[in-house]
Amino acid sequence: MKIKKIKGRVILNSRGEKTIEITVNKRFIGSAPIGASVGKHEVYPLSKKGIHLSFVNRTLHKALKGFRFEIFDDLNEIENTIFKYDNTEKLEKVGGNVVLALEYALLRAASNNDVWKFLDPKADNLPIPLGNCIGGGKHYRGESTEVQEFLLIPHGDSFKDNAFANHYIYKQVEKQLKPIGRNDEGAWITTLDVTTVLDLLKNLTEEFFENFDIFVGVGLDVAASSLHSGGFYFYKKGRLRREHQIKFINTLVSRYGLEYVEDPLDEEDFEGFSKIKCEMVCGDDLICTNLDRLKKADKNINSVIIKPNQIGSLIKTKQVVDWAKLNNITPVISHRSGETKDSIIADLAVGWNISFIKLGIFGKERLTKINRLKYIEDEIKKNQ
Ligand code: 2PG
Ligand code: MG
Repeated sequence: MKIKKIKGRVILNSRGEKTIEITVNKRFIGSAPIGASVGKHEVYPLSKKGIHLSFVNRTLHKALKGFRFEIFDDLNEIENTIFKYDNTEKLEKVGGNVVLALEYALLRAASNNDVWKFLDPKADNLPIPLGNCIGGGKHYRGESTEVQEFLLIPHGDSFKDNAFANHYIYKQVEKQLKPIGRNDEGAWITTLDVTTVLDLLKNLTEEFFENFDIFVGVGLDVAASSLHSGGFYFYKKGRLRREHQIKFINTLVSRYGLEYVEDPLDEEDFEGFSKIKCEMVCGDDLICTNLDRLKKADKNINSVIIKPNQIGSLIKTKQVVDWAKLNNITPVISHRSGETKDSIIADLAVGWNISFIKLGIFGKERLTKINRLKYIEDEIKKNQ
């Protein structure tokens, strides 16, 4: 595939914030999202001064016109070209979303929209969707639960069954919780405390198992950096010291049999993560999809969130995924709270053989990814 035209546009994400969409050769489109609970070590999603369209439409277009893009590793050269204009560690001049929107569009152009096949034609594993069912924290500006996300983890035989499980329980929660609305990720908003919410989910997942014979586990994204200040973790009922935060999370894990806990402690507390006893102890703000930080956390976590726009490079994102797998750390690819309709993380999950994907259950920006995974599952089954 030869690059003939690169064109950028400003679009709005699901939260109504500006982000960039890039079209390659008039037909192939990519866009990247924006987070709200952002790790300290993430790159800038847009440049420090906002979106710089003439950089995309003139500078990049001229610099890359005529380039032949054939294999994934060709992104090295694309990134080297972009990074000539921005060698800052946090991509403050260009912004990570420009790099990714272009890379997504290029992958689509090279594969005629079959990115997962382009990455691995033999791929046949669909990820388990960690579904954000109830939430608060930075994803809602009013009063809500302190824990950012209560996640459903279905263990059905197919992606379709798992998507059904998440959606079914999500609807049951609506009936029983009578929530005040949905937050940025489409999760139900509640002001109930953490244990009351977990009691509800325990009952609903047990009921679901009795009715449909699909086991659904529960997990949390505590996003603890947003609760942390001056050495304490702040909850409505009072503040906890670090050791009490660790005890609190471990008690929740054992009492409710939680399978997954993300960011249970502050983003600089590497050692604290190793004190959490859970099947999956996942680092999001702790790692920021950064290989150096992942290597540092090697003994502290056994799971890592993968968000390409935390690092602003698909080449570096892939390195994090590969290193994690080699070192028995389970990667979990994830949406962001301010999403676009781009569904590429579905393709990346399948094409890179990532076993978990974190998604909202409701809202068109989330459903494009879920529906894309259903489509890919059908494609794979058809050819088996
Ligand atoms: C998270 C994400 C996605 P945000 O903390 O895991 O759920 O939120 O995109 O706001 O960083
Ligand atoms: Mg998180």
